[in-house]
Amino acid sequence: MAKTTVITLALGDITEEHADALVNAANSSLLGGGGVDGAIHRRGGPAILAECRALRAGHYGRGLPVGRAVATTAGRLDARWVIHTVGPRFSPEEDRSALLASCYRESLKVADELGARTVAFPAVSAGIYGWPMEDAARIAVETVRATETSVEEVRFVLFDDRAYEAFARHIR
Ligand code: AR6
Repeated sequence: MAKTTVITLALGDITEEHADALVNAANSSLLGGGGVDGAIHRRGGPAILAECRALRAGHYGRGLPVGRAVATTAGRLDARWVIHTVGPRFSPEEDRSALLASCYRESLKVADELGARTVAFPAVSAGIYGWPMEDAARIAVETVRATETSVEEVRFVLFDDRAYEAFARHIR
């Protein structure tokens, strides 16, 4: 992480945040879903889905692989871009932490390519994909701290107090 990168926390709905880029906890289809993904498409409007469909028609014909990230317009959201990343589903049998870490690293790489200076992340994989919040928070914070990036602010936007407290414990 660049010396100038600060990590901040916010409690609430990521679609109400202002940042250069908002990160979406998407799935490989890039065509929408529930949770953060549903909220981003609902509030951002059809321009986001239109770009996602174009990505599927082009370079990402088979979908976006788990652990990777790609940007689209942010539509009507208060941001310039949405960076879609696909978290792994939690598995008790298989350690998929490296893929979850990759989501944060790859999203910051895309942010750097775009020139984004402020990036807001949700707790990727910690909802519908079932990742235990405490571990999801640890991986998120450790990975952002270990990543070399020109992003100046990484903001974790947490949906409830439990998630907020988990991230706060790892930032201290
Ligand atoms: N703002 C901030 N955080 C939110 C919001 C919101 N509007 N909504 C939910 N969260 P999830 P995943 C929290 O399920 O686990 C979708 O169907 C939520 O409480 O959005 O990576 C996709 O299409 C949890 O802590 O993402 C995929 O199929 C965290 O955000 C799948 O869900 C992530 O929850 C991805 O599942």
